Amino acid sequence: MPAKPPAGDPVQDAPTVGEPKHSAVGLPAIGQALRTAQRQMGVRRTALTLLRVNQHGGFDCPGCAWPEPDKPHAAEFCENGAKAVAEEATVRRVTPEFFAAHPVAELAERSGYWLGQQGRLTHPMYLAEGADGYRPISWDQAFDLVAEELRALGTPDEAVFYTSGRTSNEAAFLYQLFAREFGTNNLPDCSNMCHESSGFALTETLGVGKGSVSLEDLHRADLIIVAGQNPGTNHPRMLSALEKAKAGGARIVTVNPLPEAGLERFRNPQTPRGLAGPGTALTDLFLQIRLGGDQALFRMLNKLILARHADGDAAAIDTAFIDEHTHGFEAFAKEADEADWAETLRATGLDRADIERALELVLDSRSIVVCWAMGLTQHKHSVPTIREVVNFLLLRGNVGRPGAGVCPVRGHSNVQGDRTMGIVERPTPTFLAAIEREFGFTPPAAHGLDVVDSIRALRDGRVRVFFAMGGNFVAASPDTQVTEDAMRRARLTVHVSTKLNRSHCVTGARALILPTLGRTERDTQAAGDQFVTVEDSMGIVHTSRGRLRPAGDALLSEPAIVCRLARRVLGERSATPWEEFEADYRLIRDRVSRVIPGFEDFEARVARPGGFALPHGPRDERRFPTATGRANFTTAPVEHPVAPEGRLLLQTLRSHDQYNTTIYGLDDRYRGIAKGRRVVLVHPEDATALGLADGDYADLTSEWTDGTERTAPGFRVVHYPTARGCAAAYYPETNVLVPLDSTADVSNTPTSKSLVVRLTPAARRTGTT
Ligand SMILES: Nc1nc2c(c(=O)[nH]1)N[C@H]1C(S)=C(S)[C@@H](COP(=O)(O)OP(=O)(O)OC[C@H]3O[C@@H](n4cnc5c(=O)[nH]c(N)nc54)[C@H](O)[C@@H]3O)O[C@H]1N2
Ligand SMILES: Nc1nc2c(c(=O)[nH]1)N[C@H]1C(S)=C(S)[C@@H](COP(=O)(O)OP(=O)(O)OC[C@H]3O[C@@H](n4cnc5c(=O)[nH]c(N)nc54)[C@H](O)[C@@H]3O)O[C@H]1N2
Ligand SMILES: [Mo]
Repeated sequence: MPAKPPAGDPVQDAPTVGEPKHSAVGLPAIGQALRTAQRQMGVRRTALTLLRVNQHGGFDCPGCAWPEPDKPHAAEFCENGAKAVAEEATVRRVTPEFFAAHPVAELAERSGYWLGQQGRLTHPMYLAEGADGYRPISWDQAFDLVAEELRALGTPDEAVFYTSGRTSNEAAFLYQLFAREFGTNNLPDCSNMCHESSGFALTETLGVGKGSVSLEDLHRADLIIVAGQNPGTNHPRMLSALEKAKAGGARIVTVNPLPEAGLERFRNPQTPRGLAGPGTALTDLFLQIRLGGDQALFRMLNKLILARHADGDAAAIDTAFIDEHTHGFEAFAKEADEADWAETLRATGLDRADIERALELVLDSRSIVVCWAMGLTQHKHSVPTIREVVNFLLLRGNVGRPGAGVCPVRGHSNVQGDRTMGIVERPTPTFLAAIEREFGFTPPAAHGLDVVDSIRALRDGRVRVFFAMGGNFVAASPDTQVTEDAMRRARLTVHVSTKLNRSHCVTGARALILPTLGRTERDTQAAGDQFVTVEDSMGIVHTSRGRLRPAGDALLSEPAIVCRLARRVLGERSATPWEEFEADYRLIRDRVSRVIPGFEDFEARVARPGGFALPHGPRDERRFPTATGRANFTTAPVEHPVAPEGRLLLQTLRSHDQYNTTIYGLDDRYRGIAKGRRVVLVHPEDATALGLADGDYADLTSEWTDGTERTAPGFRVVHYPTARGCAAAYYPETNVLVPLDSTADVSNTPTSKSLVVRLTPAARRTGTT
């Protein structure tokens, strides 16, 4: 069934296409950042706000999770950070009058872009059963309503509590505490769709599901491999680290089906050479890999390294490290030896000479860091792929010494911290025991539901209440039609949100929108102005303090919302001092310091400029808290996705003008696309073979193994230099194509980066976005 694109917007989606760029940032990016910010905030607020991003004592950028340097630059933000800030600090407002003028059926016809552009939510709003629109409701009544629905459930497991990774440590800790005291581990979060595969692979092999490098390590590396990541758009401040590494003599290998401008050349806006000059060429070797070919690539590199060692190059592998710190080497080496050139070239689409060049760079480099993001995590075989990356690093002792290690680059600004605070559907017995010790109730032990399983449970009527701490669940999740139908079966859906989005328009029988403060805003409670804390992609915990006047007088902070809800729902049965937690966040941090290892003396240590680093066994002392007590080499058959004749593999990715489901604008500057998002990038020869000229329109139909098909209509075909057989289109427009059951083995992450699709010529669409 073709999914109807939302209609009725004033914004035309009419893409125009120019040449892709070959460098990123520079002056145009600064201009772009300021223009977007001023459109949303005006000149004065723009200056006031942007100067506080990522400064000691300022607020943490709500954009990505890239760490701040020890001495932040006066303008430690990037174009896309500025856009993220502007989205939040906008002066536009979505008031009760707005809702009175727009029935929910009308809002459901609007695009995500239009919804997000309306501004900040100002009042708690309620959609009663059968009503055609949201009406204002008091906070007390809203909490009563949630309590009533939660108490009416047969078991606490009929509720799920979703989190998006912007939530602060304090709010996250309280939120999981509330869910567990209520009686469920149903705590799905955006990680389930994001770096879950990294978490599983790293926990099994190294014992810690997080990255093992610091910024300093990147600066000191001899070789940095960036696989499946587009930092020019999604982590622009990472380009500064790569530039610094290059200045220190590092080389960079990029592994990607697309030639991403940011990795080709960086024009650092903080240096004269970057602003006006040519900037720095970053990539030394570009491996234009086919979608899902990375496991085969790293397997072959491992085989070649082992072969060099066998040929007498004693330094090719780090025997001392392997003997002293690892487990499973023999089985791994035996399997690696079986890697086959023909299969490797088929899986990767690379030339043998390219892989051999990569090998020389590897053998020439004492310290290696591998960075990755969604290009590695969102495939069926993502967990074995990342395990193979770990094998590659272990082989030469590239874990737990300066300039070397694993660097999964996180998405949301506090997604890593939320996990540390206990937002996880599979809590460890140790964590649960610590909660019990500290709070005196027995938390549930049975594992809860992740994102995909929550959707299944909603679909099957096993979950009746859906509560979201941030995010845009229906738009971010796979299989849009299935997810939306599932959500409509709920009794109650509740969203704690800053901005209007699609999840407010596709609801259960009753729905609530609870408006909350953003990062940029002052958070005043009974004990005075509060700050919160976050953890970045490299395990540094630091403070975030907003200064702007809140977007409305009625807004509550996320911690306050959880505390009030918990009091209402749990009542007398809870001995937790929710009211005190709301008044003074220091009391929350005090509890965190007693429950979560690494947070001892939290309040004092986080007060230091720049915060503090959490302990990390593998990085700090080559201590590997795995099942074997050592770093584990692992084995797995090599897999790669295959598209049958006449079909392509499709990846769904981000444009330069979006933050996940939040659309900032309709351009993707570095890829040369403007004024539209319904585009599909296809290699010219593949497109021609399918009879599609550049500028033609096509419907995209995904084919799933159970015989079902899903269609997203009306994409402009763009002839683009992507890897052969591979296509790309933007998320979330293409989420309709991702089957709910198409998930990664082990991690259950939707396979958003490898869908088998066919392109059918279509009439030019005059639709809207
Ligand atoms: N401005 C901005 N910043 C963001 C976000 C945003 O939407 N906008 N989102 C945030 C979030 S939550 C996240 S998780 C990160 C996402 O950061 P990224 O992972 O960089 O985001 P994607 O756009 O999904 O890009 C995936 C990249 O991997 C490549 N790729 C795809 N498949 C493969 C493959 O099979 N192999 C290899 N080697 N490469 C592949 C794609 O061509 C693309 O370059 O960014 C965070 N930061
Ligand atoms: N096809 C496909 N699907 C994907 C992906 C992909 O690459 N392809 N990527 C996946 C990934 S990596 C991720 S992380 C998920 C993202 O999934 P989510 O995290 O659920 O989605 P976002 O779009 O980041 O959520 C945006 C909404 O968060 C709310 N918000 C913003 N700031 C705050 C705040 O401070 N507090 C609160 N309470 N609310 C706030 C606003 O209302 C905004 O509309 O999507 C996943 N889905
Ligand atoms: Mo993400």
